[in-house]
Amino acid sequence: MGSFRFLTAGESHGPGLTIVVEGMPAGVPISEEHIAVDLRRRQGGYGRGGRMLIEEDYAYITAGVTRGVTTGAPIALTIENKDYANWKDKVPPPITVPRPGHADLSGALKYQLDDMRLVLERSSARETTSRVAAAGIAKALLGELGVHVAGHVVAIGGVQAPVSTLPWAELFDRAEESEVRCEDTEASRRMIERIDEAKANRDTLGGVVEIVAWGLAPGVGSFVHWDRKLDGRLAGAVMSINAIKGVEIGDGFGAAARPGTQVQDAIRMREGRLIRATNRAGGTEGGVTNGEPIVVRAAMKPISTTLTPQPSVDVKTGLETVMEYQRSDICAVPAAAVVVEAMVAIVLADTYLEKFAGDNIAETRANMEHFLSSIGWTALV
Ligand code: EPS
Repeated sequence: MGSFRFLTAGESHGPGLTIVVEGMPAGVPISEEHIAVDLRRRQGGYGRGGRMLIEEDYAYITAGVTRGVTTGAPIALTIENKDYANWKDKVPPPITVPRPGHADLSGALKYQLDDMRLVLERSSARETTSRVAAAGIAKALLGELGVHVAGHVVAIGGVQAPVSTLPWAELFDRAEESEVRCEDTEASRRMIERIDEAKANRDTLGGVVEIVAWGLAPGVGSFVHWDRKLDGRLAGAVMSINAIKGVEIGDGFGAAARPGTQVQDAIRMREGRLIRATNRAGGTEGGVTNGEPIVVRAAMKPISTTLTPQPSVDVKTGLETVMEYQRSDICAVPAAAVVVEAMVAIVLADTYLEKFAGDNIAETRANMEHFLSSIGWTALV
């Protein structure tokens, strides 16, 4: 990692979030309104809690973009926490009973903090807002190079959407119309029902999201060393998202149960073009893109905070008790699809810049086109 870098700072109930993105070539059009579309997508979804009714996430660009175009300088973004107004004059009581499943206990032990609120403030999934904003920049770069990245929900609380045969672009358009970001109408209805049940039972739900990137060049990533492999970088980036507990690429865990003759993608020649009969590998072989769409799925555990109290210990008294409820969501899987999509876009922007570099986007594009024509690649869509 290093060609496209970003850092985030900010507390969930502090004044705001700050993002610095570095490594973008000059000449890429960037618009705050465009970034705002994904920020809005992240805020939505059936099952979200009260916080999203307060916020209207919007990233202001304060550096690195002049007259709507990148200059090559680091790009800075800031997002206001509207909820800050409700917190700034309050001194909330310290949290001394950790919520199981969150960073509360391990974070407080690590930093030797008496008040677990200080852990919660930074470990909150509010931080994923910053990642989606950074990904808005990554997506602008990928768009210039013909790459599309999109995400949808394939399961919530055990309700599984049937495998779709729609072309990717159509599938993702349909998913955006669903309150749970799921393309299948019947599955969406059952997922919503399941979320209502979880709410009534004072519980929470997880699920599975699927992200697809298409329009890819082959040869991006590396097979020569472990930390340069694209599949490893994707899995690490996706796993770093709050509540993500499993990642698979292509057939993933399913492939483990089948014999070797049934997990490969036959290489064929059609009208002078190399094609693959299937895409079981999910777009990477040996840690390198093969030109097929990248397909990444991520499993999100249910949000750890439940309205049903869970056993814990007051670390101040050493007595067993139950955790304190902190405002939360019943289900954030539709939002997670947007966040996983963001991390996939960021990793792809990084690996694309590593392969095609260039200080100006014209140079980056020319590098890519030169490479594709020198290998006789015509499958780029
Ligand atoms: C979130 C903001 C948070 C939570 C949620 C995600 O806001 P607040 O704590 O003020 O309600 O709604 O975070 C979690 C549930 C979590 O466990 O981290 C957001 O902006 O997405």
